[in-house]
Amino acid sequence: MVADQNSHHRLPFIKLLTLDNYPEEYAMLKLVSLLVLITLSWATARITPEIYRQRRAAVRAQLGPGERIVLLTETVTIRNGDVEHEFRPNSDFWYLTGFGEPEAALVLTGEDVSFSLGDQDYRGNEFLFLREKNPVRERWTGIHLGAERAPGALLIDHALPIDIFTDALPYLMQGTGTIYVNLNRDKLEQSLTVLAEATLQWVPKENGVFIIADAVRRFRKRLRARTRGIKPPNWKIAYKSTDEIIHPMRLRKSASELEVLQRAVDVTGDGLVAAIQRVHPGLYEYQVQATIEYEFKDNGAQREGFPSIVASGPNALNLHYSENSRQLQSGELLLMDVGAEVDMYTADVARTVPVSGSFSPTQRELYGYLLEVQAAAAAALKPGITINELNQVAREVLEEKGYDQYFIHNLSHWLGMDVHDVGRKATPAEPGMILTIEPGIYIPVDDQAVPQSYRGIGMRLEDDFLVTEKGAVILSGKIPRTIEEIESLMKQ
Ligand SMILES: [Mn+2]
Repeated sequence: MVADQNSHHRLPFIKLLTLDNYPEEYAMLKLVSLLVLITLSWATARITPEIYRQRRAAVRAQLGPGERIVLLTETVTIRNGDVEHEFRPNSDFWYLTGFGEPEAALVLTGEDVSFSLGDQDYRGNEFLFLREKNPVRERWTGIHLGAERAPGALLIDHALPIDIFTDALPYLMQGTGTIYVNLNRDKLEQSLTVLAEATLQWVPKENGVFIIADAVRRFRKRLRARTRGIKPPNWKIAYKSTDEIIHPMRLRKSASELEVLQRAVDVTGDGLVAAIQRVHPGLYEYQVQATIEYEFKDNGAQREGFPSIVASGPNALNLHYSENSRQLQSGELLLMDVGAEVDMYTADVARTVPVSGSFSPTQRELYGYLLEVQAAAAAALKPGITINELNQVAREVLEEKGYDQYFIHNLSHWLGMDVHDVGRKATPAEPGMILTIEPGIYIPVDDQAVPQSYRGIGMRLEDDFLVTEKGAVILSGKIPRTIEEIESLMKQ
């Protein structure tokens, strides 16, 4: 997949948690099972609550006194009527909590903060806000972990009901000079509004830095009353993005993250192999998509990491085509760019195959260039090199062949919890980072510079690579990739 895209999905735990029919004497068993299920379903199998706790500690170690992190998860989005899009938590939020419910927020503080709210005393440096237990609502939408169980299940200091988030924020923000907040593109305004309304009506200014605006002066009196005598924060609060602290951590994958991501790549391979075997003229793109996504789910992936691209013939010229409604024609190519998401990590692999089972001479020639470009870039992928530089390597190979102008997107992106994962194109590669290498050639249908047989061809080859001290290690190498491998698989 070649650029940004968001998706909204739901975690699978909801259906697991219906344990209401146990006899009385199994009450203890029921409780234990429930806690085990909660632990298993909120944290991935290999990434334990202890690991999430260590990540929070590593983040807090980077916070000075007066510095705060406020992370909000995603919200549930309405699809139509009263039907919701599937929910998928915010990746930064999940990275630090392993907690997958909507309506939650995490506050980490640089120094211990103490306050009393209601009849509770709090003292600590990590505070999770989440939905309270609500038996009526839970009957419809699944079990809420709730504030009482959260500290044990998630190994977090303090858990409070999300309903008192705005009441607690002024206490948590006492003495604040810098707030790191997740400035999610879609939620920027929302995140800041929550903070602004809950604290002291800070109003956004340019360049990502925000100060208290004039309006606050008018509200100040009222706010003082509202915050019950708490000293308001400094006049100048710097808002920064949590990217600065969390993203360098997310970019370097641990052994357990690598293991999970490898599973996502392997499941993606299951889907692609089944699809390639099924492809023939007359089939529809959505039928190929169904085969791919069936294999994903059947092999334990919770969802796709992004909408599956199954593009035949000229549809491949549309980089993010996902309508998948066209009938496959003999003689054409089929481009599949897909990724299974396993325990919140997604793969991203693309294969282009001949609908009739064998590449035409033109298709063979162009596909050969993609293989060459990918091999050249993989050979150049060593610690220290940037995505920008890899892109340059690829372009030089394609320029020699005369096809550079048909390569219309970047060669690589980082890969992880988000398909276009955190990290920049100028970030030097380090061991433990994972990225894609995806050369493509897209020749417009009416291009006069090439013979007829080249027009309307769109193809992409994408694999996932781990950076090591010794160079690149391909994670998706088992998925048929060469002309011989693809043609032989299609004959089976
Ligand atoms: Mn990609």
